[in-house]
Amino acid sequence: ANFQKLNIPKRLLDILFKQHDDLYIDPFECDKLSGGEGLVNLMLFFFENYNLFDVFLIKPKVVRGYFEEVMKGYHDNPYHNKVHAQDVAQTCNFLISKCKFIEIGQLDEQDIACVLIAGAIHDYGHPGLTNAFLINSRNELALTYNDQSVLEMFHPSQCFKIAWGNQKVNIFENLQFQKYRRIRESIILMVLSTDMAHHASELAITNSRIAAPDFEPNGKDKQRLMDLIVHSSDVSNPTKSFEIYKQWTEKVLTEFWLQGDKERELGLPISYLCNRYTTNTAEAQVGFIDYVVKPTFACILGFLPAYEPFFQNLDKNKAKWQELIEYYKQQLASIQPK
Ligand code: 8BR
Ligand code: ZN
Ligand code: ZN
Repeated sequence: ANFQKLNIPKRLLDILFKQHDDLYIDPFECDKLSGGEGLVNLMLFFFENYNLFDVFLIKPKVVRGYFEEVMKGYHDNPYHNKVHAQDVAQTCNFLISKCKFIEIGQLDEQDIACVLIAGAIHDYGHPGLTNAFLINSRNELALTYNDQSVLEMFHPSQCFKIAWGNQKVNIFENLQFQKYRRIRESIILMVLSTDMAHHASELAITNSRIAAPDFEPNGKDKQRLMDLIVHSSDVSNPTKSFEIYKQWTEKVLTEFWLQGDKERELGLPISYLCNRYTTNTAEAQVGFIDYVVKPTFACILGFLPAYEPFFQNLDKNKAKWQELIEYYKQQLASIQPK
């Protein structure tokens, strides 16, 4: 492999050599070290690391150009921004590489490309508002996608349009027709699986597949597991170090509370977790861990035994939030709704 030709900033490259598959890499640091171009440089690193330039039959210049465009489409939301995208792509790599899904699913280079690209594009163009808000406010996007997985339909749709709208950045240009169709289908399925509305039902099906006598992680169940890899990475903040996790939590709630302010102003129902005057940050995280993240990563553990040493982070972080519940209660008591 020749990483030199990629023009990745030296200090970021040093980190990626050591930590590209590490759960504890600092995503904010990576973004800073590359002058806000973490997402582009991470994807270039992965393309070289996994030989993906040969899968797509393209030059690094095209890949750089494509992810520059993807990166520009991420708005500067408190949470749903390019650093979240970079973090999800990197966490996908942790799960496939360090936790060995590449071996267990017998992923080929094409599968690896699909997972990492899905992670990178999965929140493209996110407006910082949830599907519920877009539907309730009769937003143009909800009208376009008939209230069905509105954002999750929008993100990949826009990202395929970027490629086909400009030959200079079209990473799909040289793929043979059938190969392109399979790659496109796989990426779209993974991004659609990040709609939290499908979380419980899909997790139940995946758990029953893992327990079935004909479970085939490297065959007919592979795509379903790839979907879970991307969805898990999307909700993986509580599995990280508490220091990083706390920063993401503040960001996601800042974004939710701005939405709540809008809902209040418009006379719309204030969505769950979006009321800044009643949402206890620590309590919300304990619930998120118990009802969403722990069941998700328990499922991961069902087919990736190498994940085991990281699973306990969830209980450690939950205990830390539990100690903070009283503090946040007092904080809430001291602020008055207008
Ligand atoms: P998206 O990134 O696709 O929005 O999916 C993650 C969802 O998990 C968030 O929209 C939010 O509903 C929920 N969530 C909660 Br609650 N706490 C979170 C946290 N600390 N980090 C990320 N997501 C969180
Ligand atoms: Zn999303
Ligand atoms: Zn996301």
